[in-house]
Amino acid sequence: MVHGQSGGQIRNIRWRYKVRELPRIVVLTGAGVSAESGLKTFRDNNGLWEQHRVEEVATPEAFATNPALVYRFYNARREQLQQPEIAPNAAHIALAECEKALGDNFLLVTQNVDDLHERASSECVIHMHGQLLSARCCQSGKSHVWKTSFDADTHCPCCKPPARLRPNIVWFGEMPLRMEDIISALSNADIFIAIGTSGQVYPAAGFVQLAKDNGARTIELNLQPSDTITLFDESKQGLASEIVPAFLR
Ligand code: BV8
Repeated sequence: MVHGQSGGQIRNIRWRYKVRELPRIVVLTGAGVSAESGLKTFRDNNGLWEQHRVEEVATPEAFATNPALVYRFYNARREQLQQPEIAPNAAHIALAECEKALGDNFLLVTQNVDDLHERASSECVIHMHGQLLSARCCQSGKSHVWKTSFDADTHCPCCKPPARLRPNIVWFGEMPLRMEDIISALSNADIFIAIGTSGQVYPAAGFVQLAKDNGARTIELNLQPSDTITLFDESKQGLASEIVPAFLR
């Protein structure tokens, strides 16, 4: 069912790729889609990891050996995300419009842990690496919406005896979330679009090959060619806030 003013996006996509019925589109976003919203990427100059070695802050071992540093790292990012100047950009908005136009034929998977897709009105977002604005109970595994800082002395609100909370983040060496759903969608996709990701982190960086093996047309929209650029049928370089709306409309 085509909804409202976004019909152009479907006509455009259908015409461009000669897809008979409503195309099944899977989009993967990375830190680059949030860069123009003011959130640091991971590996660009002055990126997140430059201040910290990955091993220091984004692994279970880091949390075990230096929890205070890991709590500080995520508390700082959680606080930054909620600053008034941090807002969705035109790329987030165009992706939300595309979801409205395509309904169930559109799936947005993000490596990002921010909530900018949701704040742009995307409704069905798979956060494969977790979410910054939530905390996970170390005992029950339950996650809770959490917008303030927390540390080792903050306890899970629903566990007895009191249990510690950890950032609800997928660290290196941990299994990304919703992988079955993602693999199923990639196996049926007509079009796979990667936006703002360097293609350096697996299994996300392997999604393009999986989509391609299943006959999808693959497109990369990125500031510069990613490590997996040769696997894409089509690519455009530029700022996400410019090339994503232009591509989807
Ligand atoms: C796992 C935490 C297994 C959240 C992150 C092969 C297969 C499987 C695993 C591996 C493998 N090889 C190696 C591994 C291990 C590892 C890995 O991939 N290591 C890499 C470094 C080699 N992978 C894992 O450990 C994964 N787990 O495989 O588990 C398993 C199996 C069984 C049982 C248990 C476990 C877990 C990976 C998740 C790690 N967590 N983050 C957080 O702190 O935020 S990853 C981290 O990198 C973020 O989530 C980030 O999103 C992600 C990817 O980075 P990008 O988003 O691409 O960001 P980056 O800065 O790199 O690039 C930005 C891009 O945007 C650039 O290209 C730039 O040009 C572009 N850009 C910038 N500005 C703009 C722009 N584009 C457009 N417009 C702009 N304005």
